[in-house]
Amino acid sequence: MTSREVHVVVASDDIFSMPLTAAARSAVLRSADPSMVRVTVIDCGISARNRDRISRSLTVDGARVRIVPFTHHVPDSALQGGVIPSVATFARLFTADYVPGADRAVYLDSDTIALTDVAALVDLLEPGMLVAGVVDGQGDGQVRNIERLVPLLPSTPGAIDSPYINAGVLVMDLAAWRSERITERFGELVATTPLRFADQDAINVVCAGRVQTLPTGWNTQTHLLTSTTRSVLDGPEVDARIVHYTSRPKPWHLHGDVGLAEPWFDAVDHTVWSGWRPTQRRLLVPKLRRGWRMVRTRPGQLLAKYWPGGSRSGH
Ligand SMILES: [Mn+2]
Repeated sequence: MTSREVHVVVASDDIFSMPLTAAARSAVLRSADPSMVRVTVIDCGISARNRDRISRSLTVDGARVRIVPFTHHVPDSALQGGVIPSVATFARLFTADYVPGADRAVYLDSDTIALTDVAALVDLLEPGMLVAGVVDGQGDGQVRNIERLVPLLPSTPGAIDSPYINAGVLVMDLAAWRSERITERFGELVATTPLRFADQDAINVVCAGRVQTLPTGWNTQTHLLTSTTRSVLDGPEVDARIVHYTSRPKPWHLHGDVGLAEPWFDAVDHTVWSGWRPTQRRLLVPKLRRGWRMVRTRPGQLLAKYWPGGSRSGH
């Protein structure tokens, strides 16, 4: 059906190599014309071994993949105030520089799985909008009601009435980002202001007034699903087109919800990780690596949490 390239962008460090591959693979898998899918992996520290696995998994049915090293600088200060202890989360802000040939791209978090063709998602972006996404599950979805962001909003018309979208699934007007120096503005904000929700806050602030909301099915945030809808992702109540595993456990964790995790394992089984299932032993090493990353990136927060008498209320 599609006769033009569909750009899909993912980003992660080494720890999320497999989920990243599953997310991108699902987009290829569900595409009506996989030979038009162009995956860009923004590599925030992926090992040579995993880069090879990613390439082999995504070079299928005519789809193409490029793995490009993340070269933008994200200062330590940007990580300190936030809830996400990884530089990789900021990579999406710089997408325009990593997919130079693309006017539009779909960004997928590493904890998402496409259930339908994302080419349709690209077409939803309306002229004049910088970015489109699904309203975030926190608050009422209005940026003016998120106190920490109000002082940061631009004074442009409509900014205060902008929605607050989740950054896990985004359609980006990269041509506009380039011509309006949006990437530079992301960089400036991140360098000067610690943001609790990192890149997500940055997108909603910088693009305020030109943020488009999409039907919720395009970013089905699992923590918003009720117990009855959890088992019927494809049921009439939830028109899930992309699942976003925002709740824990994630499908790749031990005891991850089996009903929800089915499409995730289906995608994994179409990669070189085919047959992979979580076991205690397999999860130990990533767990230790995440712990070590916490120690490196947010020592203050750890100290406050575990120091005797320290505040446990934190984030
Ligand atoms: Mn996510």
